[in-house]
Amino acid sequence: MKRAGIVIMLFWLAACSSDQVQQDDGSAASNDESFQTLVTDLKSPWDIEYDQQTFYISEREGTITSWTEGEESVRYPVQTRKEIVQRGEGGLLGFKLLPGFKDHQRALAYHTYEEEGSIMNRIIEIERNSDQWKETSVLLENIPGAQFHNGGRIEIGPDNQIYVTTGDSLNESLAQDPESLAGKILRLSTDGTAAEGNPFDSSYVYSYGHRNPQGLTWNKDGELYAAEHGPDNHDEVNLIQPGQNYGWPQIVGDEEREGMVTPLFETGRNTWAPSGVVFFREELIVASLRGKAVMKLSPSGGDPETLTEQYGRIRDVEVVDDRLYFITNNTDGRGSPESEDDQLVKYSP
Ligand SMILES: [Ca+2]
Ligand SMILES: [Ca+2]
Repeated sequence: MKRAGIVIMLFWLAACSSDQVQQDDGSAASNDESFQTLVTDLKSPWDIEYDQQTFYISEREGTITSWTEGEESVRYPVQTRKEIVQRGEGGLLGFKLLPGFKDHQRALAYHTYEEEGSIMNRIIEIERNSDQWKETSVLLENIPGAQFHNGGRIEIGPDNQIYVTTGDSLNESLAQDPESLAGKILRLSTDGTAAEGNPFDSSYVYSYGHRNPQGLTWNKDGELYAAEHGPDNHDEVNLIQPGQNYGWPQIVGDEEREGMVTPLFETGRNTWAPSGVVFFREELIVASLRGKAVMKLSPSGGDPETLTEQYGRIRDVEVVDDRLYFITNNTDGRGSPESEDDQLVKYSP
């Protein structure tokens, strides 16, 4: 029995190594054929969207690059009434096509701006024209901003309301201040008012006590998950419930305190610096900036796995037709760009 096991093991090892030889054609990054680069030369990309065979990718300096299979990619500027300020982690960040985009060409965007010496963030509606995107209305302004910790992800929930992550704007105590829009997950209706049924009366605040969340997604049961950057390490994945306090800055990592929610998962002494998240085949996929990887986490527990760490910093992940897509983030001055960076990559397991 034991001997048979060893024979099978040796046979298996031999099979693996011959596979390896066949695949080893000298191209280091592409020796796994399940990964395919679709678009190159993106500039500090932040958010992936998709509609009608076309990908749309927001770029921090204030452009949106679109790409349709078989065509060249096209980069259009976004014209805003207040100038997009790309400084530190700011700029044009979250971007979300509105339902029915093919009929009206409208989307939502989150961007950093400066007013009277203060850095802030605003949520606007933009419309795609023949050679540019143009602001059509503003949903919410004066979201506290800073060089770092601007949050910035926009998603539309299964309830058709708009969900937005905001950072603590380097002012920790604001995350616990119910009157401040900083360090929160906000919930808005499409006309820019606080969504009906929010946990605090006529407030945008959906949950609070967040440090710098940049990832939002729902599982197939409609439960909301968010990822956020911890201090140095202790990055978090949380299950978001309305009105709950996620603890920052009073608790960190797996610490517990009455009235505060401890994360579903935290990275301990490791750093991921998580940005976009999405569910793919029932696992939570996390774009990891400082971890320089696409990570995979099972919501039912167990250790996280690395899907790939061949591409450097990863900013966002998206699923289209049972394929996973991700964008790298090596060109914003914090990474080590390769000649093709930044890239949109497709993963077909
Ligand atoms: Ca997206
Ligand atoms: Ca927390």
